[in-house]
Amino acid sequence: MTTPVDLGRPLVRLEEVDSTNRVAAELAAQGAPEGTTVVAEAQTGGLGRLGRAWSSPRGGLWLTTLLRPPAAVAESVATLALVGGVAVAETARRLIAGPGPTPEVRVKWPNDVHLNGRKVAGVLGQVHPPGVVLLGVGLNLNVFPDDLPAEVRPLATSLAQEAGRSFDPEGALGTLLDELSAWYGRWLAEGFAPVRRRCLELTATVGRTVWVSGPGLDFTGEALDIMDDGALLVRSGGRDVVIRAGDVSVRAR
Ligand code: BT5
Repeated sequence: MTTPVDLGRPLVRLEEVDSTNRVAAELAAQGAPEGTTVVAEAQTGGLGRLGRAWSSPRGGLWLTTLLRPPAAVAESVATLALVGGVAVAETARRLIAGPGPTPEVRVKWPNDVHLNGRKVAGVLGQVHPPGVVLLGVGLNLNVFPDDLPAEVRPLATSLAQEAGRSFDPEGALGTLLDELSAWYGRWLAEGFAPVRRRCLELTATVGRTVWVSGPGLDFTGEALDIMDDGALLVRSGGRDVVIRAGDVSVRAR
């Protein structure tokens, strides 16, 4: 038997903050235990990857949970971001389940969750300070297009927008913490394999033609697989390329 993981204890609730990842980093530096979670109603400086901004108006679920994985933190961060992606996708599936057409929830490598083809959530995994992974999750819960900057609107959606109803934020927070705890618990007990399997079932990327961009990267290829370390394997021009950092856009066939 493995010890159940209980992320969200202690839970630090803030009304408005620049970034929950920043606050969680401070708490980590002060020795906060694994599972400490910072949740804010709004962020004024929400962080995305690679210096990008994450728009965080009221109505969303913005949180960072502090993990102290047993070993090799730097190597774990990519697989832990996918733990976050799968947990958020399962949360979205549970919340939105109901009568009517089944909404399509997909994990888009490396850190997005898409709902009916648009970004509903993003995950930010940061190693900071040493030995700690800060797993930041932004889920557009009761967020509407007018709440988001014009350039983000066409690519984004929210659970409320797709479901045509609003969601109880406390219930959603509970579901998200349950799913994060369950998937992190699995990762601790069994490694990345079960997370990878679920990721491949829910993937928006593998098996598709993708455009890869990022530092030193700019090409199109076929996404073949997610590797054991969380990297994406892409075949391009007869060569297999392992993508560890970068962005991937799915191209129409
Ligand atoms: C991410 O970055 O998707 C990671 C986002 C993580 C946000 C959470 S919120 C709680 C915690 N505290 C933080 O400060 N951050 C974490 P990336 O893949 O770089 O995507 C950023 C891009 O997504 C932006 O450049 C926009 O195009 C788009 N975007 C920004 N805000 C969005 C939103 N609310 N919904 C959908 N797309 C958004």
